[in-house]
Amino acid sequence: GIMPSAEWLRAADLTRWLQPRLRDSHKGRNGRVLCVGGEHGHGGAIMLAAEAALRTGAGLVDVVTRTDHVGALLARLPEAMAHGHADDADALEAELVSMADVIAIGPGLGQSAWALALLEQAMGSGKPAVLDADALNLMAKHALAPPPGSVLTPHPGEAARLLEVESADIQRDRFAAAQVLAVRHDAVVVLKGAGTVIAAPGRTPRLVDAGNPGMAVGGMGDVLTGVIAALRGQGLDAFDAASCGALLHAVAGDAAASDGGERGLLPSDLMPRLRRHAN
Ligand code: NPW
Ligand code: AMP
Ligand code: MG
Repeated sequence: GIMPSAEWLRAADLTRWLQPRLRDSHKGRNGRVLCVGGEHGHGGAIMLAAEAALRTGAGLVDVVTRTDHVGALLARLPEAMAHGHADDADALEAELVSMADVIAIGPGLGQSAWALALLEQAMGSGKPAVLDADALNLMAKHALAPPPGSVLTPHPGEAARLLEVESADIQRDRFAAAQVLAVRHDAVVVLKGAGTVIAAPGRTPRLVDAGNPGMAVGGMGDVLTGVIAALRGQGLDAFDAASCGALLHAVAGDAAASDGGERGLLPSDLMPRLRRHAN
């Protein structure tokens, strides 16, 4: 298709969105992020999202995950408040949801009844959400509408499931795929990959070409989910949080690659660089 005009984001654009913290700010004002995910076998994914949210400046981070993962989470990240969720029939604690400014859901969530129940509650809460990974896979199978002000962060495989095409079809025109998804779900869409596209209904799409192939490793997208949620919680609207988050994540990935190389780069290596470039 014809490439629509796009706004090309550069590292210098980070300062458009990342103002110094207010002198009298406190943790309650910097965004309470509720992270939901981490089915058996994928417990690390939501831990990465939670750590990234804290390294991007979230004031408070709650994590709802399988009870088996609580010990590992707290050992790695004592700043997080961990809530084990064992029983498939248990509801998401209403107080956790009502206190949240934004819900990050999907990393490692799986697609079981446990996962679907958590997703339905999160999406029914009306809180803005960052929907990633299995949240998107579940949306492809069930009629679930994102709350207003939400962000979807598909990689090409997830975008293909949502649009019921192949990932090669997505890659053929990434701008069109992102725009169609944004309009269809009435949400901001971050189509990930080499040259990340950020689209929103009625907006000129944005393009982040920072980032590198060292970032093609499991867990990297889970970090992005936490980054965008933290920025949303700090008051950016969905389009700006998605744009700034994709840019910050890519810049942090490039900083990590320039110090040690692309091959063997880990999502965890982004954590100190997120902090560095968020300031
Ligand atoms: P193909 O083969 O090219 O058509 P899946 P997942 C495509 C969790 N994780 N460019 C590609 O399709 C996640 O959070 C947990 C082009 C590929 O085969 C999820 O909950 C981790 N195509 C769950 O695992 C670490 C691209 O998508 C397919 C593309 C499953 O998520 C890992 C793979 O995607 C992981 O994050 C690109 N740039 N990128 C943990 N430590 O706990 C992707 N594709 O089948 O959705 O599997 O992304 O691994
Ligand atoms: P996920 O597939 O969900 O783990 O997400 C992967 C993350 O790494 C996304 O933010 C991608 O944009 C980024 N990424 C993966 N491969 C590349 C690449 N070749 N160049 C730039 N960024 C990449
Ligand atoms: Mg992913």
